[in-house]
Amino acid sequence: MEIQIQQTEPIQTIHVVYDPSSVTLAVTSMVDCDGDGVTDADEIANGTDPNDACSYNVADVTVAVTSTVDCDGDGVIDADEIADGTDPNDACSYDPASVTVAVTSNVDCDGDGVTDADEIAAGTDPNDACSIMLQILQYQ
Ligand SMILES: [Ca+2]
Ligand SMILES: [Ca+2]
Ligand SMILES: [Ca+2]
Ligand SMILES: [Ca+2]
Repeated sequence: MEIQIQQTEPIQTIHVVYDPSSVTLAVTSMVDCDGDGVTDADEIANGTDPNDACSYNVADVTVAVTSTVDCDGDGVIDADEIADGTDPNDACSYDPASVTVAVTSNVDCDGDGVTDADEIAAGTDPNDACSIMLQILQYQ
């Protein structure tokens, strides 16, 4: 079966997820399809995945981060981590004041035996091993 394409029809914009391995020409667009702040051109040049908002080099971020992913699960979305200057790939590098989504990591960054998720829920400082002690003392 043949499909006749009518040239008089308006061209529709279709967003297709493409395979970076099929890129054979220089990428000249400045689009950032996954919203991680790194243009597709830079992602392809640097070997990260232009369709995965958790695959990028922070040093390559040149445009606004529009994704809302939290790649390391520390409760701070990547966009806010980059704005804060913390590492979006390190669940122990974040500003507790910037936590806006559920903490999905199960790290205990200060080593006090209470996970960061539980510390944020309890209101103690996940970066201060003495913070949980104070919280317990307050209830005694
Ligand atoms: Ca990108
Ligand atoms: Ca990416
Ligand atoms: Ca994060
Ligand atoms: Ca802790």
